[in-house]
Amino acid sequence: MADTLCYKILRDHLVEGKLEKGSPVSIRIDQTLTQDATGTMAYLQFEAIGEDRVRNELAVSYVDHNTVQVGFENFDDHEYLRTVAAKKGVVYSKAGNGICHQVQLERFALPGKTLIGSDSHTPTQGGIGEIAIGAGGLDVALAMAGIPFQIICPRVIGIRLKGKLRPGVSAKDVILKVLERYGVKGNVNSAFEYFGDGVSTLTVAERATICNMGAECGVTFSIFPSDSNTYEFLKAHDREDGWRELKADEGAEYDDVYEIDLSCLEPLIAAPHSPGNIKTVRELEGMHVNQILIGSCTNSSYQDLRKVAMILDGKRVDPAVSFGIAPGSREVLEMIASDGTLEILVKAGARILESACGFCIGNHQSPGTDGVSLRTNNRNFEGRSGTKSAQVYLVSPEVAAYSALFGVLKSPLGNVPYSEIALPSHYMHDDNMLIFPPDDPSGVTILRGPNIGQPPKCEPLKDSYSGKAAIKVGDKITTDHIMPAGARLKYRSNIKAYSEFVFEGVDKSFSSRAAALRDEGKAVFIIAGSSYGQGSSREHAAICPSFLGLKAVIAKSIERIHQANLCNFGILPLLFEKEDDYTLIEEGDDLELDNVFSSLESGKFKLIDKTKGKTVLLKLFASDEQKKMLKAGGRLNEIRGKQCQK
Ligand code: MIC
Ligand code: SF4
Repeated sequence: MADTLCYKILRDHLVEGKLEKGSPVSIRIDQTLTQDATGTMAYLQFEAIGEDRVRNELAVSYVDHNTVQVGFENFDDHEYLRTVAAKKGVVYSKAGNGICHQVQLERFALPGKTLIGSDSHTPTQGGIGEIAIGAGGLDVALAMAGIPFQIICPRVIGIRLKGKLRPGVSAKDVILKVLERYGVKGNVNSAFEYFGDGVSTLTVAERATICNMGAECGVTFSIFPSDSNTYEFLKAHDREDGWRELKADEGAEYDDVYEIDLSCLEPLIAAPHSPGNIKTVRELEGMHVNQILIGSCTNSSYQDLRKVAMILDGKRVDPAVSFGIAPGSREVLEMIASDGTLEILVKAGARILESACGFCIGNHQSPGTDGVSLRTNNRNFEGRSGTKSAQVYLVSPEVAAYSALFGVLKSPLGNVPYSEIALPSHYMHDDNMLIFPPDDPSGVTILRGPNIGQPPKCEPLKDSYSGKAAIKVGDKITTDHIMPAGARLKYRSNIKAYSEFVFEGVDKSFSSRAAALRDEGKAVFIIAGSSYGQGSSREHAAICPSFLGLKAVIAKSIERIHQANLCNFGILPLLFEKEDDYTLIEEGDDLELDNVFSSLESGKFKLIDKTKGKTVLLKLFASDEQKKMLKAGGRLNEIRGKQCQK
């Protein structure tokens, strides 16, 4: 049978299950990554499982999200992460070494491998031909313990690329085109596989940009073939030993095929407040801009910054624009520092920012009131920048740089001073900021400052719950809505403190209301529209509401990673049998869920809305494996239970 590339790699890693679209399979995970904001919880849970050392091929712990270090909390986190990594056999990438996905691509990713990471943009590594999947921290902790990872075999959407991008049009425009076609919801349990003649015209960095934002469509992963460009990239990083050619079999069939003629693409833009809100730059040309930021795991490669420099060379950015650039990694920074690129950027008026997530996660560089910000990152959810009234637009580095010269949105098409960017045959890499674990960790003490809390404790499932619809929200509620990052990031290792900010930007009183219900012994229910929990992999969007007494999320649909996180922490993910019933339940209604154990088996639940005197039919959204963890009150309880039985 002719296989797609996705299924070839999945077949190589299959541990259990049938490789059939829609069925659950367990796969072996070769590599794992964590970042600091999700990592502390992942390692606390890894410790709780009781493992001495990681068992997978490679585990890397990055510090890139929260590097601002206002207050002691961040540094406490970093010290815990550094020492737990040394103890458990994990490579530690220090703050300043770069954004996890950029560094992983440069130093560790390999074609044909599998990776899971506690960050939703882990699929970036599909650019090198790796199956790379975003997951919650607990799933990553389990993969580090050598436990296979379960996914639903995806339907594979083939994206045929033909032609070649015109100068001024970017890899970012390819993925914005894909977002225009597939949107930000409805793509659960799918994968994007790129193929066709146009693939060979794209570099690994460009392919990584494209795979990165597949996460915005909600697909499980995205992947490119591994070809001679992949070989050149690895060789330029002295890693060609790990290269292998990979492509789909001749005649492989896709569940859907979308063709993009690269030569016909034009610069695109995602307008506020969703990466799926796609327009052409032409449509909005002339829009006044206050801030322009280049960087993030989507667009911070050496190639990206070279293009930016060529556009800015000898010119100055508009004086009214605040213009910042964050090179994606130490490697990119060293490269641009050594070849004159950095000088061009500085002379043009750029503020050079740390090689970290920074502005992308709202850690700094918040726009002013009602400010218009053009950014090269991947998410423009309302308030994510730190300024609720800001209008954030997502663009390519070329659009960002060219617009910076005028202070208004401008299309670079036909206006860039190059036809091709020459790539170096060798990249300077300096592994100084990577700390490899000692063979004998007996002398290592794990440091735990006061910010380092405990892994969450969840109660086993009960047969009935009586409580309230503590909040009712609409469609496309992101994990940023549920659990804000930015200024609140520093509480990631402290569940009790972080829980005070659940739904902060949506309804400030939610947290105290929910905690009061919990303290009265009542269950908290969340009522939601479609695509609940889209965006990030942060398991805190399940852990903190669980701490506040959440027992079930009742929604029209729930996104993949968030659904898995809910099950991992023993929260029932329930979907309306009839979507219209969403209108029936109001915030504050008294709700009751009975016969929970038998409903869990049958997958069919009856919710009684006591306020309305109505019964609403619900269906469980969980696999057989997940039913077991729900019963135990979460995955950690289930594992501990099994350990006790031994
Ligand atoms: C994001 O881009 O939203 C984040 C911050 O990287 C998250 C992870 C987190 O919340 O720590 C993600 O994408 O998973
Ligand atoms: Fe960091 Fe932004 Fe990428 Fe998330 S999307 S990993 S915050 S750069």
